[in-house]
Amino acid sequence: MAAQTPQIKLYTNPLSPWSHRAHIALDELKLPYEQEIVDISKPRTAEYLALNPRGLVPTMSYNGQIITESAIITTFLADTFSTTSSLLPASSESNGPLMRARISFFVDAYLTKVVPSFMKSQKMKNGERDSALADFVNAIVKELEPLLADAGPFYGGSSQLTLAEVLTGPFIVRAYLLSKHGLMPESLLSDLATKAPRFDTWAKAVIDHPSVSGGIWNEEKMAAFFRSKMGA
Ligand SMILES: N[C@@H](CCC(=O)N[C@@H](CS)C(=O)NCC(=O)O)C(=O)O
Repeated sequence: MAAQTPQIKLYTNPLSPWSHRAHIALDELKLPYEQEIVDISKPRTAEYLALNPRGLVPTMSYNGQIITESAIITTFLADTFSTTSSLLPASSESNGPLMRARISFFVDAYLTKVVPSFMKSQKMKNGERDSALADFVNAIVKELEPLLADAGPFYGGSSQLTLAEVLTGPFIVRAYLLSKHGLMPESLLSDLATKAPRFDTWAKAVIDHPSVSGGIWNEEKMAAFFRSKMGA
């Protein structure tokens, strides 16, 4: 049975997409939590390294138990509250193992086939950037568009966020932000709408969702961060 009103503290940073995953899950589950911002521009303190020897954010303290790694934190939360949320079916549900496998594949496809070309595009200029962006769009068309055939609007026909959106949402919202703020060509968004219409509709539903675009997400600060990172 899900624990009642757990004591949760999230060590986080507002610029981190990995931390954003944990915020989306906590907000979606409507769990109250305390947060502590970790300054990742400086070496981590000994106190923080004692909690998370890797020194990365996020780290979650859940009733005093330390859990690290964003996918592990969010899956733990989804499993703990599986009876009261739609994030992830329990393995014991009749379609649970299959749906969990499908969601894992979707997230794997996004992270391993799509994200690399987008990261590359942020470091490139002109023709090289256009080529990386073309790879990004092509990977979405090939890998993700077919997996969203029954999105409604979220993964697998769900009307509510699933773990698929929790784990990819931070990257989706950042990808669209760059075009919106002139850091990537506007044609990127029209290309996605034309070549990957299911993905585009799904992505816009993800971006509009309050658990994704509320809370720790600050569009203007994020745009300023990317502007400085990309030297724009
Ligand atoms: N695999 C980790 C990645 C976490 C990660 O790379 N976090 C970055 C912030 S986006 C970080 O803490 N960087 C600090 C550093 O590398 O010193 C997760 O999913 O939690």
